[in-house]
Amino acid sequence: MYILHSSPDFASLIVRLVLVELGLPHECRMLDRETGVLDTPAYRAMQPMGLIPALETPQGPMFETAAMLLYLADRHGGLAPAPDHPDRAAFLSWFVFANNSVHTTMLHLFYPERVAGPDCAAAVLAGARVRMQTYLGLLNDMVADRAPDWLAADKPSVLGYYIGVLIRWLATYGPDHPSYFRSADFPALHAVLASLETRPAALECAQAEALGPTLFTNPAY
Ligand SMILES: N[C@@H](CCC(=O)N[C@@H](CS)C(=O)NCC(=O)O)C(=O)O
Repeated sequence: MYILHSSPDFASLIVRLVLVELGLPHECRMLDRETGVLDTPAYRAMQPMGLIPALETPQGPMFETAAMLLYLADRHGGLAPAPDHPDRAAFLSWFVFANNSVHTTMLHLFYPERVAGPDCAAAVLAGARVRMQTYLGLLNDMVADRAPDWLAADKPSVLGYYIGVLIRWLATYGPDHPSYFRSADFPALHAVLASLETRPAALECAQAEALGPTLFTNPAY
């Protein structure tokens, strides 16, 4: 039994999608951040930064969403090429890219003042917008050119769910928000996400967190 320390529409959603897709027994424990639970020694022992999610596993607690996704895929043999699969090298490259480039840049779009203070926020934001356009374009072109099994419309994957939630967040606040990007502008990626969001696992998680039926492609639904 896995215990996922969660909050609706937080990064815990990505892990939840994977737990449900793999059919793994789990409990999503919703945290009330207002109570200060993220700062308690018990929570910090699981997630040293006091962020969401933390995942309790049979091998002990984990933090970092990407680590959880790889752990679940490897341990349960699904949603990613296995370590000895010929596609593993390419998959790992794009998975780490999603984590350290797309996810990190997304945080710069949402919180530009955190990078170098409020005086630099506008410049940070401008740079992050250019990088995000490049990164999503690279992902889109990779899918269009290679049609990999590990980021495909008809095959769920940890990378698909990861990218899906990142794009969901980028589109959440609409075109007037400086963080705005939408999947429809990246057609190959859009086709993958439009299919993934119709899967029972995606619909189940969307309903559980009250997020609407078009989880990835139209989060403002
Ligand atoms: N690198 C971490 C980042 C997790 C993260 O940024 N979580 C955010 C929500 S998505 C959070 O917990 N924020 C705490 C708060 O807003 O109180 C991961 O990938 O797990």
